[in-house]
Amino acid sequence: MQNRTMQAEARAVRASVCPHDCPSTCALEVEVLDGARIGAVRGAETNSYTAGVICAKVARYAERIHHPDRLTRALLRTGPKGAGQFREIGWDEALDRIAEQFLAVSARHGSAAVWPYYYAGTMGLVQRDGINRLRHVMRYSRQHTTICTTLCETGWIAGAGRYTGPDPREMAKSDLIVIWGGNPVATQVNVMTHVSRARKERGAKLVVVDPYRTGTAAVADIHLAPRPATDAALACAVMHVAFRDGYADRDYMARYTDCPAQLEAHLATRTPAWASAITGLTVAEIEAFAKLYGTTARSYIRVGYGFGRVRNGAINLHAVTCLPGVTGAWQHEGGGAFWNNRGIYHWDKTLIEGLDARDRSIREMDMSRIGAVLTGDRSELGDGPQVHAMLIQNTNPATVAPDSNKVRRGFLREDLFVAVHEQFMTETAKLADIVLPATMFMEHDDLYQAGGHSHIQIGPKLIEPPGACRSNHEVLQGLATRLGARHRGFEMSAMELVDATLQASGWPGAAEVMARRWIDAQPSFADSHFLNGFGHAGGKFRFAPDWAALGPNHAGMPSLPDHAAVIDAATEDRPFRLIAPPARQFLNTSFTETPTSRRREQRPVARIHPDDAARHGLVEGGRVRLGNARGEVVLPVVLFDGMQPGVVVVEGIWPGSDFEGGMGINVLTSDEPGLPNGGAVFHDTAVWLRAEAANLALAAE
Ligand SMILES: Nc1nc2c(c(=O)[nH]1)N[C@H]1C(S)=C(S)[C@@H](COP(=O)(O)OP(=O)(O)OC[C@H]3O[C@@H](n4cnc5c(=O)[nH]c(N)nc54)[C@H](O)[C@@H]3O)O[C@H]1N2
Ligand SMILES: Nc1nc2c(c(=O)[nH]1)N[C@H]1C(S)=C(S)[C@@H](COP(=O)(O)OP(=O)(O)OC[C@H]3O[C@@H](n4cnc5c(=O)[nH]c(N)nc54)[C@H](O)[C@@H]3O)O[C@H]1N2
Ligand code: SF4
Ligand SMILES: [Mo]
Repeated sequence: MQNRTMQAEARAVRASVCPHDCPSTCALEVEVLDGARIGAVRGAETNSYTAGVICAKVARYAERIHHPDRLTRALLRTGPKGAGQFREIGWDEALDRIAEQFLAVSARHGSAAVWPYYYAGTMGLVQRDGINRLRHVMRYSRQHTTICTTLCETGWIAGAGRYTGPDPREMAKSDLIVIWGGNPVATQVNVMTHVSRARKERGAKLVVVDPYRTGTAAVADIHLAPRPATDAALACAVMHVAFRDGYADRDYMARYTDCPAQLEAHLATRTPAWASAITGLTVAEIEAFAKLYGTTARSYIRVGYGFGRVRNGAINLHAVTCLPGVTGAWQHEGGGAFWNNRGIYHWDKTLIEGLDARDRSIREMDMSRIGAVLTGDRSELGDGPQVHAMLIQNTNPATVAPDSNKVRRGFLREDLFVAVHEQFMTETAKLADIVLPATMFMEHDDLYQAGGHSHIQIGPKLIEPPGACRSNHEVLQGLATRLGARHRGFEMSAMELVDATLQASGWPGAAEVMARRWIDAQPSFADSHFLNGFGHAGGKFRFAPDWAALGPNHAGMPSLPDHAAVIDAATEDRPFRLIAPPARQFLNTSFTETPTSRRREQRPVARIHPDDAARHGLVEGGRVRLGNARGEVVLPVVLFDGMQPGVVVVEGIWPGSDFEGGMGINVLTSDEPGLPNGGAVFHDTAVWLRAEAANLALAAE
């Protein structure tokens, strides 16, 4: 071991952690060439989850961190809003101006008129969540953080009651892995490492449930392609068959679940034929899958994020987590279901987030509804003031938030001041009054937890940042001084915050975690498999969730797993259902700036079923216009038969500038909140389509 470390130092290979918004949180080994440059990035072989594998886009991170277009100076807007005209200014001037605006807006409209806004561009706990410390100390408006996980987390907690599950490494010991509503080949490649082991070593079967043939579906033994937002119907039919054909484990249910008899009675009419009509799958497909699932004890459902991004997403996700409750698969090694391990870390984030200063009576607004907020929608503003000032870190809402025409209108308001702290000149940065240049993860210290596995890691600063880049924490410190925001967290360095947070949370300090490389926080087998009970009072898995306790919009939610027809269903006017999932070479909009990722993804396209294309006069390579009441986009057509007719797929959150017309795919998506607690519904969109003129000409040739 010591030898290895010495060798590593000679080659200047340093330990790091991937900070991107990906459940894999890979343990990295980074070749540091000198104080300012890196070479190759590899996955740590010795980490039992990373197992030496990382995605291609991070393996070539030198391309992103040493990108010639990185922001390196603070900028002040000189032209009209959104025109992208800026001049360089110094840090002091930039921070002075932001503080001046925040103080003036607070004095004039109240502190709730300032809305700090962030997401997970870095997942480091200090650099990501520190903005909340400034928010709480200054009594700025709060953020309901819904853009990614809310629908999934609501659906998961409804049944299981705790955010954990069977160790993801146990997938290697499964006989049947069901990847439901996720596309890990693109979005968290390490899942496939452990799936491959099970297939190689045990002949395990892989089933993928996804409305279209993704990279993951393409390598599966069975691909079930339901219509979007109909997963609960499929899950109900699988459970119906389990009760009907004797696969239900009645002893397990009596011990570990809340109301098996009601569930069985309720499911009597949820037959495969019933589900077939809703999902568009055949009865034979549903029966075959139900039998396979029902007869395999070691069946592991890897619950993806994607199928939660619909209005009934929490309901659908909960329905899927009921399956191992009926068959008792939770009890077995390599069995059960897993979404995210966030519940295992028991962080005390008081210092990082300033929780001791938080006042829950201060207005909280839904980040996914930033368009509604900035255009003055009272359903978000309540009786509080308009938002007149923002600091944005770690996110690119102009492109990633739903209903982007509305978001853009909001950002263009003359009475709104926006400071964006960024690594690149994103579409959000272009809309800012002041742009601040940000460090990347190898240029600052931070602490990471993994959602998709169980490791705590520290990613230390390895190189100096280019130009005048500063970390999020440093920006917050600079603003705190000018705003008079007092909190111990502002007086500590990032590494001091890491160390203090680890210790306050019952983990070893920073030095020990760095020396050990990582802490494996996976709970015991019994706890991971809920053998000591599920997370609710009484310890039972809930087939009948308490939706009212989980969010305000619970009216009309089904009391037991069921298809809830609350979606943006296809109509005569808008007969197509659009899904808009991630692209493999991008990570949300991150990496849309790196040449290799762009080259590999080529351009945004609309995947259209050949039958639909024929009906609408569309041809491969022609152009199609997709639209609804919120907006329209024009895209090249790719004919693709990997989904049901009536479904259109547009992969990747490309910048608007890659589209004709300059606005991206989220002009079509809705900012209506998913049930019951909000959450963006990116895959729940009805659209019309029509061939564009050039396309018709092409077809005639
Ligand atoms: N390469 C790459 N990796 C990423 C990201 C990226 O943009 N690019 N994004 C990162 C982030 S922020 C997240 S949250 C994760 C998400 O990672 P995943 O868990 O994989 O979730 P998504 O990619 O959102 O969606 C996965 C799949 O859900 C499918 N889907 C959509 N609607 C439905 C439905 O109604 N039912 C079913 N069964 N499936 C449906 C989509 O077709 C898509 O293939 O990935 C992370 N990793
Ligand atoms: N159509 C459609 N839209 C979607 C989705 C979808 O599947 N389809 N997925 C949704 C999901 S799941 C998510 S999570 C959101 C994600 O949306 P975002 O959170 O906006 O993710 P990114 O687009 O990657 O933007 C993150 C930004 O943070 C910056 N950044 C990275 N590290 C740092 C740092 O240390 N400091 C600062 N100041 N900046 C940093 C990066 O340069 C990048 O521009 O998008 C959502 N939007
Ligand atoms: S798979 Fe995810 S965590 Fe691993 S290197 Fe790629 S983006 Fe980072
Ligand atoms: Mo996400």
